[in-house]
Amino acid sequence: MPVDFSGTWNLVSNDNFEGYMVALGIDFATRKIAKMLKPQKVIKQDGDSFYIHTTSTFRDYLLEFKVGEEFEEDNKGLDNRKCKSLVTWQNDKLVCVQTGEKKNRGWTHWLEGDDLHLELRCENQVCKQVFKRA
Ligand code: VLP
Repeated sequence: MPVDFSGTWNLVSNDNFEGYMVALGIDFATRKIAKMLKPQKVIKQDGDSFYIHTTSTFRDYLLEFKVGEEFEEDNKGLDNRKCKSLVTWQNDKLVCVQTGEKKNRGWTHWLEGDDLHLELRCENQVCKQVFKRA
C-alpha cells in the first residue's frame, strides 16, 4: 500500500521558483505576480489515480492522471506548452517526466513528516516547494 497524498495543502516555502519560471519562458510581468502567490493544493488520491488541483488568487491548474499511464498535458495557464507526461512510483515518491520542447522537465512529490514536498525541474533549474496541511 503506497503513501496517501490526499488532503489540502498550503505552500510554506518556494525556493528558486524564479529560476524555474525563467527556464519555462514565463514573462517578467507574470513572474512578478506568480512569485507573490501562496498556492494551495487539493490532492485526491484513489490508489494510483490522482487529482491535483493547484489554486491561487491568480490562476488555477488541474491535473488528473493514473500512475503508469502516459497522457497529453497542455500546461494551460502555466507556460501553455504541450508535453507528454508519465508519472511513476519511485519507492514512495511520485515522479513525473514531462517530455516535450523543454529538456529535463518534470516534478517529484513526496511526503516528509507532516509536510508535502514538491521539486519542479526544467532544464538546469530546480524549484523546491514545501506545503503544510491546511
Ligand atoms: C507558471 C509556472 C502561476 C507561472 C505562472 C502561473 C497554478 C505538481 C504539479 C501538478 C505544478 C505547479 C506548476 C507551477 C508552475 C508555474 C500560477 C500558479 C498556480 O504542479 O503538483 O501540476 O506543476
